[in-house]
Amino acid sequence: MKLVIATRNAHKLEEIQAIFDFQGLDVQSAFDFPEIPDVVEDADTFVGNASKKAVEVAKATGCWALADDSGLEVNALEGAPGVYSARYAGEPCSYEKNNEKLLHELSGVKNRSARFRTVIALSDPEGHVKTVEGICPGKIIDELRGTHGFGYDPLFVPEGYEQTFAELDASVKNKISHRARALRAAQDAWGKLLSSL
Ligand code: ITT
Repeated sequence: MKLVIATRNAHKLEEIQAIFDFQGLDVQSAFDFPEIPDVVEDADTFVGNASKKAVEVAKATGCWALADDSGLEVNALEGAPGVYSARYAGEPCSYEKNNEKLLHELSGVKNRSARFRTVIALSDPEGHVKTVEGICPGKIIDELRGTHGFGYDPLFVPEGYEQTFAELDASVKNKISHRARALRAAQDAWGKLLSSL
């Protein structure tokens, strides 16, 4: 039985594959199914969007599907950009414009505390879905630093570190990130089930 990772974000896919133990599974991604239309992420929660991505891809492919919906929540902005993290500065999505907007919104703001949140959803081919979540607390700095990772990584310093996610080695991010925590919860909850498919 195939498991499809329901994302067309190449950075995210790389991180998921580095973190999750897919041993014994025939794993593909949404890149292997170009005929499937992009899922419209119109839910107002991470759980809603992650579930929608997993269920639509599972039903369209007839396979099990695992989806990730993630975003950055900034306390001084009442949780924004949140579920709108990908298109914070409008469409087409641009990491550069999103980071520029975030810096602008936070200029002069003292409280820089924030967190990344990831919800991982798993759907069977009929669309029965479950979710787990991971959070990584940290703060937003006032300039871009580093070149690794993607999205808001150059502005985010995780709690307990001095460097941004974009300065830290990928192996460090993949140990402590929101995505790592959610995928570890997924492995604990569904590892046995997946290895029996
Ligand atoms: P898929 O829906 O195809 O998986 P996406 O990029 O649209 O890809 P999301 O809907 O989950 O993914 O949007 C998440 C956005 O949040 C993403 O575009 C980044 O701007 C940001 N983001 C998510 N995870 C991140 C991370 O680990 N580091 C930095 N930014 C991240």
